[in-house]
Amino acid sequence: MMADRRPPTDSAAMGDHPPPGFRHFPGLLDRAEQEALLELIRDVVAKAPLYTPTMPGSGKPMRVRMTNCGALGWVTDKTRGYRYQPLHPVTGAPWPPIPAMLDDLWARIAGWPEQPEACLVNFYDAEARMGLHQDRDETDLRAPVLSVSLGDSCRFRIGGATRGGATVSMKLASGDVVVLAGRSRLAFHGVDRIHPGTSTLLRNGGRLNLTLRRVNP
Ligand code: MD3
Ligand code: FE
Repeated sequence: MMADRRPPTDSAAMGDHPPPGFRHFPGLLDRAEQEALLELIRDVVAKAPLYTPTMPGSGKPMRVRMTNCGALGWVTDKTRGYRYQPLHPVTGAPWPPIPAMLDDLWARIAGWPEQPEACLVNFYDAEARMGLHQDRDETDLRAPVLSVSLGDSCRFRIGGATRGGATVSMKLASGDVVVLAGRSRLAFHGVDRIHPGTSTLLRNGGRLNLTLRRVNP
């Protein structure tokens, strides 16, 4: 009846739930743990500076700045597109190792026997967003992805495995951890907006998101 009148993008069409396999742990990291992790990420960024990736084909710059740690890092540029590679695209140096604290977090909650190979570090300023997309550049798409949010909150959106279907949105705050396993692993997702001034963790504001991934089987 009324439900049938809802447009396909209405979150109620997904029953207001994200897809199966999606787990959200609000505030899993306390303030002291967030500060400790931020220091470790500052060390990563000192060795592997944030850079501005560009879209395949158009070469349009992304709004989110990125770097990586781990054996492999996710990069993109105009000519070679989305891929994983062992070297920083600007400095040519190997990515710094994944901090042990993140390996431990993965071992505790990802539910996957092998350690992550890649940790993508995304930095959002107040105006940055990330459009709806799927993550499918990994060879092993059965392995989960684990995400840690630090700094300002954001509005995160997730739908199903096809573009144009229903989506739900939720706030991700500093210290939140999300695990994407099972059917949620191929869900379309993105970041609608940052909520500036919602965290004191980063002195100059903004949001960091860390995604731990297994790339190869
Ligand atoms: C759902 N990052 O780096 S994290 C990305 O907040 C990315 O920076 C967003 O999407 C961010 O690719 C979202 C939560 C997340 C990460 C990976 C996913 C959600 C996901 C993979 C599959 C499905
Ligand atoms: Fe993604």
